[in-house]
Amino acid sequence: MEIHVATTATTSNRNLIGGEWVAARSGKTFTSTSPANRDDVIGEFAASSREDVDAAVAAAKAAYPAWSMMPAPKRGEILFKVARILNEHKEDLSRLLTREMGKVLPEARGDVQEAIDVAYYMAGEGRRLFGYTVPSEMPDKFAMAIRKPIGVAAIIAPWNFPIAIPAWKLFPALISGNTAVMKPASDTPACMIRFTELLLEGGIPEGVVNVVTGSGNDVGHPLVEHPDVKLISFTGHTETGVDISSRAAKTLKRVSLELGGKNPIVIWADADLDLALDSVIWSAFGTSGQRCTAASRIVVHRSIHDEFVQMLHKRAAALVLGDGLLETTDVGPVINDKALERIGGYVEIGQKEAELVVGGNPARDGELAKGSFFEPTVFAEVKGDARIAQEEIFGPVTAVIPVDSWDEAVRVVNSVQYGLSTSLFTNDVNLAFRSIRDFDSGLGYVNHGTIGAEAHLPFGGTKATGNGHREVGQSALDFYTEWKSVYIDYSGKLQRAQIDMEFIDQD
Ligand code: UN1
Repeated sequence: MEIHVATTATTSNRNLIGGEWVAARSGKTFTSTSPANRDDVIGEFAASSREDVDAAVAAAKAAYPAWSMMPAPKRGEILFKVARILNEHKEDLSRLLTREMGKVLPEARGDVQEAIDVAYYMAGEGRRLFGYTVPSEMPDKFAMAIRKPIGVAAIIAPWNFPIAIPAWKLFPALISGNTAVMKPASDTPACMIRFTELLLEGGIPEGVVNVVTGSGNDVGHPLVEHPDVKLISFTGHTETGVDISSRAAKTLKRVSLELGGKNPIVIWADADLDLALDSVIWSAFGTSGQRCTAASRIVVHRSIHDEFVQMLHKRAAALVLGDGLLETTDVGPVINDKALERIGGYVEIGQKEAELVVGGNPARDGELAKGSFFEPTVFAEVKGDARIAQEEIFGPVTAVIPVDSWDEAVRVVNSVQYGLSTSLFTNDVNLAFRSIRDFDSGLGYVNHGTIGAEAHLPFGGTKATGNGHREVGQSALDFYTEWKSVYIDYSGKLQRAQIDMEFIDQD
């Protein structure tokens, strides 16, 4: 087994294929700019196409035998080193992340920290990767189930967590023995390139991780359809997930989809309103509302609707918009001008459906004019079936929905097509447990907002949020490994399962 370690000498924002940083075959490039300031050019990146994807998949396929045969604890040691290196570079990586994606620096550090946490967690899995043994039906026969790697994984990452989510996908894939081709979102290629350089510094062998930058059409489609890609992990819009799923079905690929959310925070009449308010501000406007787990519905008991809306109005209006690198900034930009338009469109819809309490416009004062900023926006007196209460907006907009009874709250919570994260604020332990039972979601919180999932628990949602898989935690290993059931018969004779049952009849 020969393992070559790639160098990082000549990155210059190219694709990483088989340990070499190479330009797109076509020579074409695209530009990444900062959403806080369009004049701040992050760099030029390879505008790749099918040929580049083919080369990357071939490199990942070639690296697979040696990587999958390396003992998992050894793969774990490499991931431990990767974790340490990511930690050493946490600050510069976080600053790059804020510059390219926009989220405020403390949140960018959180994004990088998630990657570090998953690296450590999955590194430890190298010494576990548990299967199980069970008694056989037969005497003198041993039965066990073991995990096997699968092959080349395609990792298609979103821009909203440009370090954490590639890490969520990549580290379980690698510890399980798979190799990977990663494609970053076109808005955040620099984050992935820098992340990958650090992976190589940690000693990930050449070809084990490959990166191809470019558009969904030119890179995503050929990657998803490639016959040598066996696994696809995607985070993004539901429509894209459905498209990926149908393209991948033709070659029977295993697909893990992490899609939309329309996450509610339910605030009951007995709740600690100050705590609920802090949590709503964080969950609705953190990352400028651009999280799958963002709280875009605030379901409140009617008896506290007006009071809570007033509190929320005051706090939302006081949030400071700005460049995420500035300490004074509470809320950074949204990802690009197209997002500004979409969010503005929803505000127009909302104004016909409900009462606009605060915000509602792009923010263009002074320096803000250079970037894509949208005011933190709150609607009140929203009906559960309003479009702004049903559709994912993915921006700093939240809708307060009054309800009169617990049953109505449950109905409203479950009335959307998504089921990612739900939250309840109450001091009533009975309601707390009911919410866990009755709210249809993959993540359930009590007295905590809808964001902030931890790396060692399953992450994912029900209904149109996904297709049943879960990321991170132990559950990630179920996606990235294939079960093999193993039977070892040491009786020395033919024992026919389900037929030779005499030994049972003996007594
Ligand atoms: C996402 O928005 O796709 O729980 C992921 C959270 C984060 C991850 C969000 N840890 O909000």
